[in-house]
Amino acid sequence: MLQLIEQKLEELFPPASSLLIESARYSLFPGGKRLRPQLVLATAEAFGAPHELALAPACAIELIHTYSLIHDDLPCMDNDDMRRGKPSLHKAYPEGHAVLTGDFLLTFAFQLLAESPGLSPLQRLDMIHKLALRAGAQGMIGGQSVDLASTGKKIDWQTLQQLHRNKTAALITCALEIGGVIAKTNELQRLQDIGENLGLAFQIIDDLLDAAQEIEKPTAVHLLGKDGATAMAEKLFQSALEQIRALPHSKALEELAHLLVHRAS
Ligand code: GRG
Repeated sequence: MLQLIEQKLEELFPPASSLLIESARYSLFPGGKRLRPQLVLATAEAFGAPHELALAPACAIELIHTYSLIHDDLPCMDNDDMRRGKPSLHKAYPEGHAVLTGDFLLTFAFQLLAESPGLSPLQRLDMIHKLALRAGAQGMIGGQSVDLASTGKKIDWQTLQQLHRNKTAALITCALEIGGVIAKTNELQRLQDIGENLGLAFQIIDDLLDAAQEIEKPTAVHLLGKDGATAMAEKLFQSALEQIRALPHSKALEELAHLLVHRAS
């Protein structure tokens, strides 16, 4: 699966074609774990749909994810100097160009969905709609805005979970939903439940792995303690696993869920 995703991304972003493609390549290669695009492929596979149909939509999700990392690293947001083992995009290119590269990836993601080979106009429209909802004000951007606003403030566990549901779990859920649209399944509710549980577990693990936690930012570790957070992630993972096992061809998705929660970085 990973190799297919890398190949498709290479094909979509050929070297030395423009300054924007060059900077997009800087952020996309070498990539991170590619969890979200793998989730799209594994979900399509869970219902017997071929990987080829899922490749362009899988890349669209990775582009949204990468744009969110580029913008999140900017001085006006998290102000992170490093990303994926090298200087953040705004450290390697002028800041304005980093903003535009994020904008480009965001826009290109929707183009990819609109043009996805082998899928019907209705499936394309459905994927576009789902991604717009999950990446927008009711999803990832909404979560990021609550996150920004709650820096330095005390929030309770319920509020933090709602924030994580939007900031992190929404895009992960969308990866499963889009896999479901490709496979034309009517099990969307089950996929949403799996996505939410996995997404929440993923964020808790991220909080646990993040050694240099910003003290003013609320996290699962601050609110539940290390052991409490670990137990909560495991509980969410088990709930997801139970639902995944109810799918027709669950193996790839099971393995991915395991990787997502029991990861070292
Ligand atoms: C700025 C529009 C905008 C949104 C920001 C996703 C996000 C919302 C910000 C990224 C920062 C962050 C820590 C988000 C939580 C989700 C998360 C842990 C992202 C990192 O995902 P990985 O570990 O990254 O899958 P790789 O590099 O492996 O792809």
